[in-house]
Amino acid sequence: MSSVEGAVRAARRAVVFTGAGISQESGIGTFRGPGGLWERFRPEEVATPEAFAARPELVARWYAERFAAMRAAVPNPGHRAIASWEALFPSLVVVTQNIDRLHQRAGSRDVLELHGTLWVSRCARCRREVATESLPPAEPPPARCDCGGMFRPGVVWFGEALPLDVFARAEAEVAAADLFVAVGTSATVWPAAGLIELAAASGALLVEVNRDETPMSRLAALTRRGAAGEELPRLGEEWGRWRSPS
Ligand code: BV8
Ligand code: ZN
Repeated sequence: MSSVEGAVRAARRAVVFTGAGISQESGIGTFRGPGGLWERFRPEEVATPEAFAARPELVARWYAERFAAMRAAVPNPGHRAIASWEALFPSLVVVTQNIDRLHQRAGSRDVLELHGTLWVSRCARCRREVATESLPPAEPPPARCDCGGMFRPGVVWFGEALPLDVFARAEAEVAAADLFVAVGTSATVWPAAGLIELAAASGALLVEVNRDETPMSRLAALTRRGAAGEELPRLGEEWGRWRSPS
């Protein structure tokens, strides 16, 4: 039996860490790479509080475009495979950098959103939160709150702190994990990317599923170089066989 098989058979606490790559096959653009969202804009141009303060209409239009893609998207076999893994391990937590809520729509029940979600909007003045789909279309955008403030996406922008309670729980889950699967992330955005090193330092078996090499590939005990929508169901079948009481 390989060390990977042994570790998967024995695993009790699994963490799946995901980035934009897992939603790519659902038609949602990734950030880097060919056709990536950042090709048209640089992060500092649109995903920062300064950009919103300086050009609220440009930022609002960019997020409205992304929200339309997220509403039209459906979970792909990669999201669904991860949801099905809850039956395989006593504890399975999804830690995502994504803001599209496709993990929840695929049935995952314990999802930590490190970078917030575009399905929630927040008034930049009084901080009132509303469901983004409930906002009336505004021309020019962004929509305004009753207090007169502008509604902004409920996401974490560059230069903003991650939600402390969510990140603290993510760190605790990763530190306690014996299996850590990084899917579709370029491992370049911090502090989220630091969770991969924490997993390695905590002795978890580290698996990477990604089309490309990343700065964290060197830490992986098992690498599946390919599309998440194809590789994750395959892993699930293999791990299901290893863990079924036969
Ligand atoms: C913070 C939400 C401090 C918004 C995102 C200067 C000033 C301030 C901070 C910094 C600075 N310089 C650096 C920093 C730190 C900065 C950072 O990390 N910058 C990077 C660019 C170097 N981090 C921050 O600013 C963070 N905050 O540090 O605050 C602070 C502390 C206390 C108090 C006050 C302040 C906040 C970072 C969060 C930014 N928000 N998202 C939005 O979505 O619009 S980040 C954004 O990038 C997304 O969340 C995205 O998920 C994330 C990471 O990208 P990935 O998910 O990895 O996606 P990517 O496209 O990069 O990669 C996709 C991968 O999948 C690729 O490898 C590809 O090959 C693969 N792939 C593609 N298709 C598939 C596939 N794999 C498998 N199957 C496929 N089909
Ligand atoms: Zn308000």
